[in-house]
Amino acid sequence: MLKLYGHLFSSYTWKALIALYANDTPFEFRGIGPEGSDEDNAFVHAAHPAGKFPILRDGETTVIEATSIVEYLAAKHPGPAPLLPADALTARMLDRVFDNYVMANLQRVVGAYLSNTEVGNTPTVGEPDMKELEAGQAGLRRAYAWLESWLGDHRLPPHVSLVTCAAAPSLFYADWVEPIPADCPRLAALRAELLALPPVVSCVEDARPYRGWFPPGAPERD
Ligand SMILES: N[C@@H](CCC(=O)N[C@@H](CS)C(=O)NCC(=O)O)C(=O)O
Repeated sequence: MLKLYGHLFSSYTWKALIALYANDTPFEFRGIGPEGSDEDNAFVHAAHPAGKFPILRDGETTVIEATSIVEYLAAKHPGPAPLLPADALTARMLDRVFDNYVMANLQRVVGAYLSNTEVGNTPTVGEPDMKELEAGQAGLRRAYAWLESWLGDHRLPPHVSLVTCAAAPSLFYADWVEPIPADCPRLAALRAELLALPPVVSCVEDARPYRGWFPPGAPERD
């Protein structure tokens, strides 16, 4: 049985969950963090160079990094959703765009709210670091504009793929900290389409009980 280590509120964990749900791949979810066992937390800490999750365990094989997990599932546990579409190069390029410019700027904004928290303490949210907050939001606006333009000239694969796995969680949370503006209608429509996909709906619902944890505060929608 595959084991996925992660947290249901974690955007990168969603990346792996969407791939697993899309192909109905059986797996055991091992929740980490305050609710997880010491053993599972220690495993994640040791298995990843920065102690980050998700992590997939398949027998004796350990796969770290969400993109690699999706690629591993596509190769070793294929199902009806071809996670790597025919145009795999484009899928990998977009995966990098969503991780490096949407997810990273989203994490920068979230980090701005935690920057005054002492390491090891339960995160308490104080005044955000405004320079970091504004830099993250500006990065998101620039990424949104690039994606809006790209979507004007290209089509995405019509099934759940690596692109979906990267785009859905990053756009879901990024829109909470920097709403997709009115001059990016294609990107706003993409976010809405992604949020209607059954594997993404499952992630949104699994994460709902944790919304109070979102440092900038979760909006009353979605
Ligand atoms: N590059 C990693 C990033 C994973 C990541 O940032 N995970 C976050 C949760 S969404 C995490 O582990 N945060 C806890 C920590 O940094 O200690 C990947 O693609 O899997």
